[in-house]
Amino acid sequence: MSLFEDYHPLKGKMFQILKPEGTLQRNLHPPFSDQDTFNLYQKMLFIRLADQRALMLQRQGRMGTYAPIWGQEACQVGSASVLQKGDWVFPAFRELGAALMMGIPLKTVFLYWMGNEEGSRAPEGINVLPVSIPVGTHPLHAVGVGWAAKLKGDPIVTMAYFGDGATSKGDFHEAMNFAGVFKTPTIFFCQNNQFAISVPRKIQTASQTIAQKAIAYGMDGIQVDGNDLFAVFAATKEAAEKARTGRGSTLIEGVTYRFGPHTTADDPTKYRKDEEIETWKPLDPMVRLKLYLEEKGLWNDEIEQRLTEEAQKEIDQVVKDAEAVPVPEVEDIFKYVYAEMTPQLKEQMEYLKGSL
Ligand SMILES: Cc1ncc(C[n+]2csc(CCOP(=O)(O)OP(=O)(O)O)c2C)c(N)n1
Repeated sequence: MSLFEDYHPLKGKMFQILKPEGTLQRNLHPPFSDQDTFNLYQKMLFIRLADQRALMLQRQGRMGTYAPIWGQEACQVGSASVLQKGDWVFPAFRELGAALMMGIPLKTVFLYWMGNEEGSRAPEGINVLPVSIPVGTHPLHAVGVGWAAKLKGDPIVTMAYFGDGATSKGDFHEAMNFAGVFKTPTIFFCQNNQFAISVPRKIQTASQTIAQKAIAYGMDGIQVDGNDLFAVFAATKEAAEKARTGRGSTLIEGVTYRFGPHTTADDPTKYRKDEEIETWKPLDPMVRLKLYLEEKGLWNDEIEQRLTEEAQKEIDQVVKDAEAVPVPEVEDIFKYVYAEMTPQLKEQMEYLKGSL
């Protein structure tokens, strides 16, 4: 039986390999070697530190705004590490981890949140689309690119990342329907982090799970423990193999939790209690992986300290480099929407320039 049959959404089971205590589910094994586990944990550590730094930079007035990934590292590292050169990623706005895994430089991510347009430019050959602030619009783009690749006979995967909130958008359903009918090589990766800003998952949809929405569109769906790197990787790998061999799309629901605010403009104390956060803390994707590695003698405090220091140094340099890039001109915000600026845009530009 395939993983998708085993964990068919109507069976009501969530796929998990690594338990929160850092031990494996009976009869299940990590989908990669110990060395890979070590390397991916190191990536997650770097991502968490870079995420914390971004938050600090914003609080110091050195970054415009920021959407923290804190808690969602396994979802992004586990899924993006399945992808290969030539595959495409369509991110929402919280995908620091996926972006770095795909080879987007941290400096580029920081420039984006510093309000510099250069932050939307992926290096040549890295197929990661710019951040999509409009919620849920980009799964359609993933399906379109996937369909084009299919017509051309390219065995690639297109991966769209989005949140539970995005599944309420019409665009999501159009994308799922098209992908189901045309069997596009698309992975719909929903990071169900329990909230869409202040709206909790339970009133986002009356469906029991997000994964089960796949059934209506005639594609496979699976709910995975999004805080389990192994399960996320294994499910995404199977979805990617399916996509590359013309067997269509998959909806993966990664069950996770956003530990931080929605963005730096949000105050989560207005809509959730500290006790709720405390119940999720033991489920942290990094805690269980660290326990697992420690148990195998592959990780200890000394390694953690050394790699943390190395990562912090690297991040220090990235901050320096990003801050050395000249701040864009105010006019840049207005110049590129139309060949010629409309009177309204001109008026807005003059207003903004006058108020600086
Ligand atoms: C089309 C659209 N509607 C509303 C918003 C405002 N908005 C920004 S993020 C967000 C919630 C998104 O929640 P979810 O899709 O679950 O992703 P998460 O933020 O949890 O990662 C909303 C409503 C927007 N950016 N775009």
